[in-house]
Amino acid sequence: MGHTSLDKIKALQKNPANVRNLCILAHVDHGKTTLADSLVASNGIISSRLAGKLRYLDSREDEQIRGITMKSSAISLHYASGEKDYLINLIDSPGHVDFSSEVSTAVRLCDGAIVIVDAVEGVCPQTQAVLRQAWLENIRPVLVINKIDRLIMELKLTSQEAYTHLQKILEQVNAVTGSLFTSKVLEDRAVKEERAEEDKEEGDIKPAECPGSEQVYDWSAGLEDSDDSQLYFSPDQGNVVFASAIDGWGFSIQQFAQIHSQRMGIRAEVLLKTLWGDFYLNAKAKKIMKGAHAKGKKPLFVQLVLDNIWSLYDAVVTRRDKEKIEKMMMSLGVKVMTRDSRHSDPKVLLSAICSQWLPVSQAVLFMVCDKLPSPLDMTSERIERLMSVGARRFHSLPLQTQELKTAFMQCSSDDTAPVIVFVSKMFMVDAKALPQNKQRPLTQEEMAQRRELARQRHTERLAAIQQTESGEGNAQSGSTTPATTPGQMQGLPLKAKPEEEEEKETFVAFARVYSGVVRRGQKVFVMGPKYDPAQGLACLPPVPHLACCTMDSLYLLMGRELEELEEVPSGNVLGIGGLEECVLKSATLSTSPALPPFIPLNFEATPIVRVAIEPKHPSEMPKLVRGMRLLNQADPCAEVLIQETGEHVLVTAGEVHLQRCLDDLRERFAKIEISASKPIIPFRETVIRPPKVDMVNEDLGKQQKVAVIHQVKESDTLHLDPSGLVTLTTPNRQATVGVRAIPLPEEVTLLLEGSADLIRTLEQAGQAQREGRTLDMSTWTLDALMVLKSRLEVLLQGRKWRNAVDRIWAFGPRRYGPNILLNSVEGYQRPSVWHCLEREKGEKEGGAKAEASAIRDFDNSVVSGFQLATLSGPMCEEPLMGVCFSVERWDMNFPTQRTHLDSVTEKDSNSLDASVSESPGEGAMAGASHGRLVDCYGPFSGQLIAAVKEACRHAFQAKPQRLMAAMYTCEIMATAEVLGRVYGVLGKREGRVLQEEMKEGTEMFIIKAVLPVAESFGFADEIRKRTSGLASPQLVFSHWEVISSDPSWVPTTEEEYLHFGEKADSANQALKYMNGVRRRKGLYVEEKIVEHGEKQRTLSKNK
Ligand SMILES: Nc1nc2c(ncn2[C@@H]2O[C@H](COP(=O)(O)OP(=O)(O)OP(=O)(O)O)[C@@H](O)[C@H]2O)c(=O)[nH]1
Ligand SMILES: [Mg+2]
Repeated sequence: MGHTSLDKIKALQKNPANVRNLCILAHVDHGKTTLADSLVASNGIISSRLAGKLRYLDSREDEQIRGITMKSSAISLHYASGEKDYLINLIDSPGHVDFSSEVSTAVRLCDGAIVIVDAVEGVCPQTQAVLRQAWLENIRPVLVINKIDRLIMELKLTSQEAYTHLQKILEQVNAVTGSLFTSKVLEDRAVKEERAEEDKEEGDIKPAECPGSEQVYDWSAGLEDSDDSQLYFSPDQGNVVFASAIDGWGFSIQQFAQIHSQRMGIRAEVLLKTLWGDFYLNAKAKKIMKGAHAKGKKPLFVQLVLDNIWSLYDAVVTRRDKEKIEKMMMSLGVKVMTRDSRHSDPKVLLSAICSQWLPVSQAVLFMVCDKLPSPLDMTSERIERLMSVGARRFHSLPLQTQELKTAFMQCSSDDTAPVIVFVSKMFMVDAKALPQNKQRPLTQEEMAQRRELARQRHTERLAAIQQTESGEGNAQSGSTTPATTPGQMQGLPLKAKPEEEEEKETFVAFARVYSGVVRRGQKVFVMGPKYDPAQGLACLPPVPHLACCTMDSLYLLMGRELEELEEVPSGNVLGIGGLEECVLKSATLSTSPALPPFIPLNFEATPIVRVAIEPKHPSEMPKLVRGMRLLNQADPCAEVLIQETGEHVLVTAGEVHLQRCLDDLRERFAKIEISASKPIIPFRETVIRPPKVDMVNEDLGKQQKVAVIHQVKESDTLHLDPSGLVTLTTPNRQATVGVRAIPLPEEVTLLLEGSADLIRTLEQAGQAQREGRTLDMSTWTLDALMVLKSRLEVLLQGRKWRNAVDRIWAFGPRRYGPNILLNSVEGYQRPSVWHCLEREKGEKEGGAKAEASAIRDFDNSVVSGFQLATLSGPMCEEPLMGVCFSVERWDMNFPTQRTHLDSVTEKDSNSLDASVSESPGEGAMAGASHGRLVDCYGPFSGQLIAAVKEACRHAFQAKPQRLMAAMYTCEIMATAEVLGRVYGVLGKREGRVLQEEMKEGTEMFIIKAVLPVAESFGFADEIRKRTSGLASPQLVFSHWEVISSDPSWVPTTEEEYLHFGEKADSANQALKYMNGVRRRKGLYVEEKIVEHGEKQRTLSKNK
């Protein structure tokens, strides 16, 4: 097929019914880019001989070198199916976990996805992850089972075995979909019930206002009666293609049904139903019968499909049987060029035959056009989901906003339709690669025009020279300004321009139009993530979180190339230039201020690997800063920050991602030499219950307690009681706080960690309530919060935790972390953090409210102290985790009150609640309360914050402290021969194997293990090296784990001395980690630098 012209694509863009926006998703190395190559070749963009080898969409150099995709890139393809012409906007995505954020950016812009599964490896962790992502974004997937040639050539399976194997893979994939579906049905039912309740409240006005609403309510109630048959992958549904992308073939059973129906005279529909499944051909009766397995017959799929392919491979690759090949080619009606048939590599001939017989691009593109939805088929469910940002519900949005849903549904390209565009990422292009600046072959007219221009210029120049020559005398006597000749003037800008352009790289936005027509130079609003359409519709400009920008240029994304466009109609993927000033990473653009920003992309990867970066030459700092800013904009997942220490820190998802970011910084963004520190490994600090045994498993008895308590030095303001309660008085002696640290049960920590977003919403609601606003939370959020509360109640059982959940004062650090501040002050009443939930239930808090307003300011100081204490712990200034600080005493006495209440004895300190209950209403106390007001913003509040922080730190130190390490999980696939080496590497790096099983039907073992992040650097490389590339793990952050050894431990008993020696530093991993962090942060490290000095000297002498 020839190259599709730009005009053709422009025409195709205008018909959204025949546009398909789709992405290719899979686990790493399952063949996405290779398949994309075949599809690209079908459009004549690359030669079909190179398809599969070129990996055209891997345009970066490092992608080609490493052989993995690192970014998602799009290309528009034309496909003609019968009389219909389709436009396929294809996005290839990376499969490596480190780049899973790129997958999110791709999935958002699509309506469908091709999910690829390697026929040998089957469903892998990333396959599950991408299926989940597709599910979350509500896009429909189709399946390609790739690398079937490996079953023939590598595993040497017979066709019958291969069939069983393929069935298993299909089951695996469907099992993942099934579990996603089940959870969704349950969720839907909850939502439906919520809707039903709302409807009851609001009467029946809604259906008229909200078009398309029937569809929303048309949800099935339960698992039993919801139809999920459409959902699963099944060859007879036409949503599965079997392929070998590298050899260029692929088929769906429709194709074979057609081929054989002609040959055997069986109706195609019958074949379609029976080709996949337990059916066989009864040759005598010429009938298709059920029960192939039971009767030991060859299933139809094996007989009619796989056997053909197997014998082709056998003839061409294994036996190289010329005659047989000739015969087969005849019967298939295939002709190949002689240079292919004579080629020394039989694979060349094979792919030449296959790509004519069963071209993979045809099979895949047909399936895509047939099964995947067009932009017109956006479900209202998906639209509502996109527009319901945060905890808001769709029906609480302003009416004008709700009306925009129609625009989405219609996907109209009328001039009256509002423009809606979503930018999912920004990527950088060389200015040279932009179509405006590219040299292209000139048309005949253009050449004539240029010739004419050149001629004109020449005559002008001649005239000018004559003029200057004649006017030389004037110039000398006249103006002193250096008169440049026109000739020079023309020369100057010409010279200056290319240099400028070379320097410049521009950002192009990766975007999709959901409604309206986007035109070049059009002005649109940019909705910030916090933009609220209600505000936008009500306020006069400037509206918060709303900006305006111009789309300077529009591009058609063609893989490595960009083509310039004048306008892009609704339903298409495009590139937009000129947004770098107003869009950071992603954005929602619209001509209507009623549009809310789309929900944020959901990223699966947590950025965890941090490095500090500095330029080789300090003078280049500004360049580095600029480069890092650009990198931050260009990468969806990387984070760039400046730490308190002044270091510039880059946070990435993993080692490979880090490497790519550093390369980018060096070569594109900063263009300077940089040096990166060793990865900064995050730790957490926590306390545990006193251990019962010592390091050699001997019973400890009481001695540990004594050792711990000595760590806190008492002074006149600080008092520690043996039970661990720390009492601290502020320097001005006006306040005393008593704090105790208690380890939280592990499950509670986990729950808090997992509910961070929810807690943040709770905190925001609390904040809003304190400011007298209300935050409209969806019933779903409220329910989730109630569930969180009740789960905490269940987990926090026992005498120590009585009523603890209601007494929670705050979470920290940053107000949503996994630590709790508990109010155990006797007689001090404050609204609980769950207060905003109670409002919904209609409970009255009259008295408490008045009180709360009076003491709020000091209350805040305590919370701030707690936040500071949890943000950095005493061991190595890392955040705390899983610690509960119970405030058991809080006394205040104010100087103002003391003067007023002289009669009260000095010792008898006023508790705060006493002063609060006195202050309102009493005229005489006005002065006092005024004094307090001044105080609470003055130095006293600072002292209180510091006191609370110190008290928390000391309370923390009074308990046995431990470090917590971040852990990765990894799944390693390895053959039996290299298994031992994999274990060796894991053992050396303190990894722990969780599970080991053999993959069915293969010789591969799958090992699941956890590995501390601190030990993970170079792990993947080491595994690869030690196993000669046979095993390659992918590391995903999973959880935090307490390191069991005590960093401050020193041997105390005889046995321990014997076991660990005097220094005991060889065994103490925790101490090593802690000292490492302390050294990095420039904190004091208690270490002997030279030990046994004499011995060292003799040693060096002897050498
Ligand atoms: N045997 C065989 N190898 C294949 C097939 N398809 C792809 N490969 C090989 O698998 C490797 C990975 O292919 P890619 O297309 O780069 O895989 P990918 O899914 O794009 O990988 P990432 O983008 O890094 O996730 C390459 O070495 C291909 O040659 C196939 O059908 N059969
Ligand atoms: Mg790839």
